[in-house]
Amino acid sequence: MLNRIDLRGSRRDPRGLLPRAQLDVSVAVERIRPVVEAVHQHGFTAIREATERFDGIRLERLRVPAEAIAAAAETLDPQVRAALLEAIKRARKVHADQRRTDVTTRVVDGGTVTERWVPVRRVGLYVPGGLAVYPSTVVMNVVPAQEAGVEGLVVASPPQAANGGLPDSRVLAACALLGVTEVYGVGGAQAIAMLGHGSSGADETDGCEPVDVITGPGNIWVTAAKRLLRGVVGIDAEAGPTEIAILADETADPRHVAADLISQAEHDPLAASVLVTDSEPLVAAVEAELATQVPATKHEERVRTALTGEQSGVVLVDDLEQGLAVVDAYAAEHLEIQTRDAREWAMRVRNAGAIFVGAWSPVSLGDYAAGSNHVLPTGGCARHSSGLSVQSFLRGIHVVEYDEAALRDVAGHVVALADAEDLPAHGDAIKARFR
Ligand code: HSO
Ligand code: ZN
Repeated sequence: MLNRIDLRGSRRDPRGLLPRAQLDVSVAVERIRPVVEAVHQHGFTAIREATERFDGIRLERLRVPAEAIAAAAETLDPQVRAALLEAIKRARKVHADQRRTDVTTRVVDGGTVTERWVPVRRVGLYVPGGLAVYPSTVVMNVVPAQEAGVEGLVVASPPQAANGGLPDSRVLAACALLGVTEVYGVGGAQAIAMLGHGSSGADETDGCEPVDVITGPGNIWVTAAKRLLRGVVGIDAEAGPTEIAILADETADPRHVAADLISQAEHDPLAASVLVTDSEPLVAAVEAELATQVPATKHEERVRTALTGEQSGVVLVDDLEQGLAVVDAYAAEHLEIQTRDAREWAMRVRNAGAIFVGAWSPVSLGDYAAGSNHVLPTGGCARHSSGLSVQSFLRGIHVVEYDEAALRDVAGHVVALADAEDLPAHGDAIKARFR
């Protein structure tokens, strides 16, 4: 079922040889530019028009009424409620430990630099709809923002015909459990434009103030809109179709490997599932497992499309050392290590959004209830970016405070550098104080 890439005996840089979806966001950027500009200029009417066109829903207003959020919490299945509360508790634990403390460095006597970690004022958290609904993504966005100390938290999620044109009721319930009251039933590029530029509403009680940072995953249109808005607001790493890579040796259980490859393929026909191994017998056993597990899975079509797509496959390597080079080159959103001495291999990985170690830490655990975050960099962005965290919502501000003697002491150096850059007024600002 899986494409095969045999890198055994190859000493070439694996980067260009690996399966990867060619997702051209720049084309999508041009397509959604008019939508973003229309929302910027016309606010509510443009959002209503785009929602009608893309979602087939006529919006009465942008903001979800408080009663609808409360009602969603009340009608939530008790089991889902308990699971969400446990997920929130675990995520809070991990993200609370990411808080930064201000540090004051005494550079010299009388001269200090303090780094203050200050949360942004207002953030927009995007929760996708589409093929699935994602109350868990509400948790993964809201918890780090709250732990960072953000005061203004806004959630936007696509309106659902099945819920009377409001976002999915489980998404609303998750907002209620987290104490988020400002929720907008808007999706796609128009939602990102609304968050970034702000928008008028149906009346004075409606409408959205602009935010400072937008986070959260979304489809290609959402990603394109975020790219357009970057600079107007802060944007987290781009999150495209989900990816799982598994580095496995002959000790891996093929049932687990197959189940985990399928689990992420379930998200999207464009999702990527990649197995990297030095074991031919494992590949054969995983293929046999896929042949029985895929027909039995609920979203068989989607899973099959994803697993057989050019973005998925098996990469055969000589040994785990080469396997490590391959997974580093791939820089997966999620990387599972199912090998002997899994933790040691995990500690040597340089590029991954999140790493799942050993037989008992599947990606699904991290998707919901490990405490880790599931908004992670995809498409190789794990080479330069991290997943969502408290840090995503903080800015470090340097606070500089020197006294007279400390400034006098370094004045000559400042003047020398100012002169060297032919910016003598910089030096004069120092000299003026000592005349
Ligand atoms: N695997 C997705 C997150 C998710 N899975 C949400 C299930 N629900 C991207 O990390
Ligand atoms: Zn998932």
